[in-house]
Amino acid sequence: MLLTRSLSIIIPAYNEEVRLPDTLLKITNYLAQGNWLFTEIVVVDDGSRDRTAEVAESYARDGCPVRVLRNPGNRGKGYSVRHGMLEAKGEWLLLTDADLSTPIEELDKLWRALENEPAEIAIGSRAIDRSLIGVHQPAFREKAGQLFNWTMRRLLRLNIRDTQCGFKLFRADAAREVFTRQKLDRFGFDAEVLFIARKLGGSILEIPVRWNNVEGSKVSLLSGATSFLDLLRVRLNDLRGIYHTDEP
Ligand SMILES: Nc1nc2c(ncn2[C@@H]2O[C@H](COP(=O)(O)OP(=O)(O)O)[C@@H](O)[C@H]2O)c(=O)[nH]1
Ligand SMILES: [Mg+2]
Repeated sequence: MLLTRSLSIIIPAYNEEVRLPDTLLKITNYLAQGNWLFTEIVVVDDGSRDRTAEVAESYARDGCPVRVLRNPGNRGKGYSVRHGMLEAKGEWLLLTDADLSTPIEELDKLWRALENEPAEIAIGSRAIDRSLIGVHQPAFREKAGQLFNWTMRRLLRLNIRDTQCGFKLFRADAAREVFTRQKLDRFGFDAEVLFIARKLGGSILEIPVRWNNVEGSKVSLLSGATSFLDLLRVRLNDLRGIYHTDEP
């Protein structure tokens, strides 16, 4: 099917000089199929201590449609994604992790789902069809992820099976609505933006996607643990009326 719309791919990147080149090559090859009228890859450098920004800029000089945004320091994945989402120009906005754990081709599934259903957001899910997981995370990370999801469902009453897969597609207007209200800067932001989207009456499609763990995770044990506190923050913010649904 010939696509005629514009696409922004947002990549939050913290110390990703090693994993980014392969990712940018794969995305550029995918985009070369020419299905989109306008495309941009927005790399958000999150105060990396390595040459992440320079690596991304060298691809831009070589003709790859890359735009590099720099955070004022290491502010977190949530901050980075919000920064990229609010600066992106496309009508469709894809969030992907820098390691392409979900292959970029899976975007076709998300895009088709949103074209065919009156929904605003399509999120990749590892929980619906586990046979699509090639390389698993270490067992303790998988267990921690399941516990996070269990806690999320109880605290936020959000009926979603995997909020943490780093592969999500938004219609631009929905992205603006949720990311202007987002408060969390670290790893709990995924659950927060989906919570806000539902609160605003948005519809979220969960799409089973292929997924492979890639070496070089940037998530520490401590930051994983504090994500649980983030869930509590979302609940408290909501009780305090912080996610008001009229004006952001
Ligand atoms: N850990 C971490 N990742 C960040 C940060 N800011 C942006 N990121 C990006 O968020 C994504 C997290 O992916 P990854 O480390 O592969 O997580 P994992 O696969 O869940 O272990 C990557 O694209 C990171 O570069 C940050 O402050 N810390
Ligand atoms: Mg990863």
